Amino acid sequence: MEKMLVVLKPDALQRRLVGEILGRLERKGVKIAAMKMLQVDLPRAKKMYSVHKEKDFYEPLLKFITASPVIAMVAEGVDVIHIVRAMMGKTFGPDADSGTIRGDFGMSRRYNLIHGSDCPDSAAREIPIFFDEDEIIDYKLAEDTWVYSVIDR
Ligand code: 3AN
Repeated sequence: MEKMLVVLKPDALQRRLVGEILGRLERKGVKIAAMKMLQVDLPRAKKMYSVHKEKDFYEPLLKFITASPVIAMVAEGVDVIHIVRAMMGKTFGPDADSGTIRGDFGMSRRYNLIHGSDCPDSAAREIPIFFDEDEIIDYKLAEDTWVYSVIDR
């Protein structure tokens, strides 16, 4: 099954939206394969956002992600990247559709609550920045029989 890195950013924790966002992912059927709370330091932030090194928003982005703790997780599921990205909504709350996480909870063009890998290559690059292989747990959810039809599994 496909895996991706999801990070609930500092504003999600500070605004006490962790349960709400995690609840949405759980209720959808997304499986959590790994999860931890951590304070992102500058070296890790630079690795996470290395693709944005040349952008004018790079420095503010580093400040934001290191400002307060985050929840990092590995989310797993069939086509999970497409599904979670759709649940996140457009990059900033003012543009994001209602019903999406950013559309329902975000007003800012800097703070946007959640990061999710945008393709399998990004996921493969980003997951090891936060997790060792032995922290990613391979287990069965009894409910999966009912989340997926038998032919999808
Ligand atoms: P997404 O998170 O929707 O994939 P990307 O990949 O375009 O968005 O951008 C990565 C991160 O960079 C965003 N989550 C956002 O926090 C930040 N970012 C993107 N564009 C801007 C901008 N114009 N000003 C400030 N931060 C930005």
